[in-house]
Amino acid sequence: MSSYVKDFMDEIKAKNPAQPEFHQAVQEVVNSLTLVLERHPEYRKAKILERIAEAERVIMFRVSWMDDAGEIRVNRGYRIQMNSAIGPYKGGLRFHPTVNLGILKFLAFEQVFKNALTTLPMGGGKGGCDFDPKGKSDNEVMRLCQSFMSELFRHIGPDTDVPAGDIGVGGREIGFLFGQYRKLRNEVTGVLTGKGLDWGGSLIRPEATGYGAVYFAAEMLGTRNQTLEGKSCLVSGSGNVAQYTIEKINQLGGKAVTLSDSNGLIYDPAGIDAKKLDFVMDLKNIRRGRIKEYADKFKGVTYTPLTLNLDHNPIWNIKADCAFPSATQNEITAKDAKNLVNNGVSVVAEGANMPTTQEGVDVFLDARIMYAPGKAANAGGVATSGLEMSQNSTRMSWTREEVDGRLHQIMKSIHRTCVDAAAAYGTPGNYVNGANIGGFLKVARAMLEQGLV
Ligand code: NDP
Ligand code: 2IT
Repeated sequence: MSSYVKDFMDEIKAKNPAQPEFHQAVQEVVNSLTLVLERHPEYRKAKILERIAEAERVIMFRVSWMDDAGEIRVNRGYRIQMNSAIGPYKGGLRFHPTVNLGILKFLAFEQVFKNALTTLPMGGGKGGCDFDPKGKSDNEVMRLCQSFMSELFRHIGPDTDVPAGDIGVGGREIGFLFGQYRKLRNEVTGVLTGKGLDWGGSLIRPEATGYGAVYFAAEMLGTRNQTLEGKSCLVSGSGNVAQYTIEKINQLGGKAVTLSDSNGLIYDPAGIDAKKLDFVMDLKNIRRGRIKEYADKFKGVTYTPLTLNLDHNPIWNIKADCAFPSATQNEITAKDAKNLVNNGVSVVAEGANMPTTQEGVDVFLDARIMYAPGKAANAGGVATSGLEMSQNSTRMSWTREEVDGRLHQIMKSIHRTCVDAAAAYGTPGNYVNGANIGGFLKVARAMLEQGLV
């Protein structure tokens, strides 16, 4: 089996050169799946792994637009339609200057397994643009979104591919994208999720990723008869996922003490309470400012700029009980993971996608802490997107309580799937194996049953 995995990975690297994040995401899944492939030779024979790692379709396109000074700008847009065996492609759009094909392929690959875990019928996809929203006016963002959708509209649809938000794409961008789609198609459908409440959006979708990550952490703690009550929590990032992670930590009696952005981090030992969180939401979502302002505003808070010459990220070297990485990929290295474990962190629930390097993951697994990978812990966002799709299809809208209740049940179900799959394949308590195997089995069965297409 080890030579099969090595040959498989050699081929992935040869066929997808210069895409280290994609190699990393595939390697992690394959490590878990050796257990499954030994028991199910039919999946090997049908080359399910080889097929699942090859996108069904990749779309790359020019996005040209005019800035406020009248200059023409040219960006590159992408949509990776990874796998539709169990439902329409589903996954977010990322607008960030680092966006490239390899990063979006890693995200689309992860999305396939994540979406399978949600229990809802959604395939996996991801897209985005190497556009930097920082410092751009609303009009510039609108023109970029319109240009992006002027190409994307012909490739998506409510039963084909349903994009949503991710880094740099929130309610404002989904609005501009939806407006352009509606104009071009002359159709009002649930083609995007994360929509405004007055035009087809779902209650709880903005909150869902953060709430879901905390529900998942609470489930893990429950396996050791513990709760979040009184637990101190490190949260990185300060965007959509970080904000609602903190809201739910507060509701469940925990205390969040950090936030960050790409320039630096704040540490507030007194805790980021509801009032301070209101300030953060206004700062990040309306004024689009930097997290440093938090330290200027509140007493007893330290601000640490992130400098590139440090060999670790100081946010993960603060004493705490739980960690919720919620910024971006590879923000926890092996050194950071060791710092977390040595400082007594016993729960890590990933709100971000692949925030921990493979070496960091190994540190968590060796230490046997409660470690939930992103494809399980952050699945609440896409799950609630699935609930938005259901509401759009029936032209109904559910109450806050109904959507939140379903989200909570889905997170419990994902947790149960992970625990059961990890145990069934001989690695109890290993949520990495649990999530990869649980997600894979559903997609693999569907692909086998549907033949070689
Ligand atoms: P936002 O754009 O709302 O916020 C992103 C936050 O992360 C910002 O604070 C940003 O800081 C910081 N950040 C982004 N890139 C970097 C970087 N390279 N280094 C340091 N900090 C960085 O995005 P979301 O909150 O939606 O997404 C956060 C993570 O959660 C991502 O990994 C995303 O894929 C994942 N996720 C999101 C879901 C969703 O529903 N939105 C669902 C599931 C996962 P700055 O302002 O300086 O850029
Ligand atoms: O990574 C993710 O799961 C998301 N960005 C959310 C995708 C979605 O379709 O809601």
